[in-house]
Amino acid sequence: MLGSLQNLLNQPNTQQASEISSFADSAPSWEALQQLVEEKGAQLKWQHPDLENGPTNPLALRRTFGQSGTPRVKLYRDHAAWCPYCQKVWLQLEEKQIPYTLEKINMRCYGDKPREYTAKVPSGLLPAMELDGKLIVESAEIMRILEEAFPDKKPLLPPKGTKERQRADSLMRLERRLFSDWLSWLTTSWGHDANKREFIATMDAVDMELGDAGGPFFLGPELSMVDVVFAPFLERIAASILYYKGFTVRGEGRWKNLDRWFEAMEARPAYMGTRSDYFTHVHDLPPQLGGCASVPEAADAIAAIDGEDGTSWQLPLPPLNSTSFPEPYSPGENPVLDRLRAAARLVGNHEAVVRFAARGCGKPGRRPVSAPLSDPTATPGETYLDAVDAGLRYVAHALLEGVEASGLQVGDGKKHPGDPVVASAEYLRDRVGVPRDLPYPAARQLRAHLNWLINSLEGC
Ligand SMILES: N[C@@H](CCC(=O)N[C@@H](CS)C(=O)NCC(=O)O)C(=O)O
Repeated sequence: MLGSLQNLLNQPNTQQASEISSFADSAPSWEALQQLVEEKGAQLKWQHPDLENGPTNPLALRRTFGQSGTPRVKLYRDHAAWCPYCQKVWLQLEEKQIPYTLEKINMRCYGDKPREYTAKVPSGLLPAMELDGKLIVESAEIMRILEEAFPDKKPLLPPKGTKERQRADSLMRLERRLFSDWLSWLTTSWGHDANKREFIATMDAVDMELGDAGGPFFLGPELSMVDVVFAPFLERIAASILYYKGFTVRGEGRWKNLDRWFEAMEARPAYMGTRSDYFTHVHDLPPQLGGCASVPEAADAIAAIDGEDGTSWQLPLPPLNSTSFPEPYSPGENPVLDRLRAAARLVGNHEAVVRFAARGCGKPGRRPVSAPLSDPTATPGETYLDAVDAGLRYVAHALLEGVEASGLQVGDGKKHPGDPVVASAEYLRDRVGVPRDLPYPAARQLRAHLNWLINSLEGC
């Protein structure tokens, strides 16, 4: 196996990227890289994910959790995994292990919806669910019905009429208050001080509630519907309030019970499969909300989250842990495995990824959507596809074997302004979405390795 791989790696690839960029193409072929992924996977005891029965994975379209029979539930959720209401229902299904099939639908801010969907749901809103063929909309209603329809699954709500249930209901109202205070501060530039005070007071109340039941979850030691309902918003709050207001919600011990709650959530595979990262959230929120208002104090956080601080998306990457800046991440990282995961995704989907990245040196197209990082009508720079392909094979090889071993030789050491490979790598780097494309630690590796290619080609 190793012998045949070595042969493949040694075969020079004939196409030349040097005419349009500053490097010659001696990167391994995709076939050789695929073999390398398998070799590394075997060494690290890593396997391609089992989408139907394995841990929560955004790529899955059918989940049976090892149970027989036809799933009674069909979930419609958004394609990019940006919608917080979809995340709640998704997380509930995963936590309860209710078998379901899935259809991904675009949100208006990044694409069109299929006519079959708007015929079913004229408002076009997501999420929606079919239970035994009957359509249900509104996330709270969907979640209530799921609790009732699957009494044999782990209940996420205390029984009706109990004190615990009253507390759960009151905490759900607190979640809506937090949502409203968060949006008031996030989306308006006026009333900054008053909005901030209101937000902090409500966060104090949330933190106190998390302490009252002894934690780590809202109702005590077990996860409940309250955690599922809070999770999408607390995740978005931590990201957006840092990025737009320069205010740290998580990781500095300001709200200790909340820090503990984040860590307890991040110990759950179901949550981790749905969890996004700060970069994705801060760019997916404005098109959904119609804009977010930033303040000058946020400049450092903006640079760090956007990977423009010279550190957060550059090799060697700073360690990832529960106090990392800008983004705490309590499960930590496994850099070798994270790089393998990123490489496996790039290699496994390389034809589509090359064409997608080459939009960076292609034509932007008309703009029917509002999300800045989405341009569904863009077309790739066809002339440069081979060079972009070569650049991304170097990235995959560097992810698998390290940048030193990748053998990238930059020809003339000069800057090539407007280099189409650089433009394509930047385009792809800024559009790696979490969790849609990769989990956060692997996405960070891919972004940093794309930056390594960019820096190398730019001669810096
Ligand atoms: N109250 C609804 C709100 C759902 C909602 O606002 N969904 C947004 C996405 S977060 C939506 O589908 N918007 C239409 C679109 O963006 O296409 C629920 O809880 O399900």
